Amino acid sequence: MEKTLVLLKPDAVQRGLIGRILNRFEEKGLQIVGLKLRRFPLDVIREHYAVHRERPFYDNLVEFMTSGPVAAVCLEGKNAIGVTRTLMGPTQSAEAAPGTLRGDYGMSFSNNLVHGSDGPESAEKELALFFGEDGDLCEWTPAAQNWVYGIEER
Ligand code: IDP
Ligand code: MG
Repeated sequence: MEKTLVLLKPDAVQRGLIGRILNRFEEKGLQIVGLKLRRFPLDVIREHYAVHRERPFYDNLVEFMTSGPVAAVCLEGKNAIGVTRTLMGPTQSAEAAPGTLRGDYGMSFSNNLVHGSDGPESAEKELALFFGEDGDLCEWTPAAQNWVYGIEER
């Protein structure tokens, strides 16, 4: 099983889409093991997007991400990182295919509703940043787990 960090960005929260977006992950079979609604501090957001520090959109991105509450979510599942990115769709929402979160709910490059870790290393780093080094997570076994995965996949 793999864990990934998802952020429901301020546009998703303000537009009342928390429930619908979480529902898509849950329906897919991804398990929620962390859930936190916060106005995250500026330094956390700056650190989270540090790889984009030199990009022209960085300041606007940080301003956007600190403009309101963000829901931090830890999802767990087989290939959770890749599966989550597929459900999200590409960065430019206007070009995202229907059926993806960004394709169904977004029009924007910047205000694209969700963040998802892009690999195992970033997932580990980002989960530590948003849920702490000790991982303020809830380990549990969903009752339907054995119906979501085949015998050899568990
Ligand atoms: P991702 O969220 O799909 O992984 P990244 O390239 O990692 O996309 O960029 C991080 C975030 O920065 C994007 O989700 C988006 O909010 C913002 N962003 C990326 N590229 C642009 C751009 O060209 N214009 C405006 N905002 C951008
Ligand atoms: Mg990214």
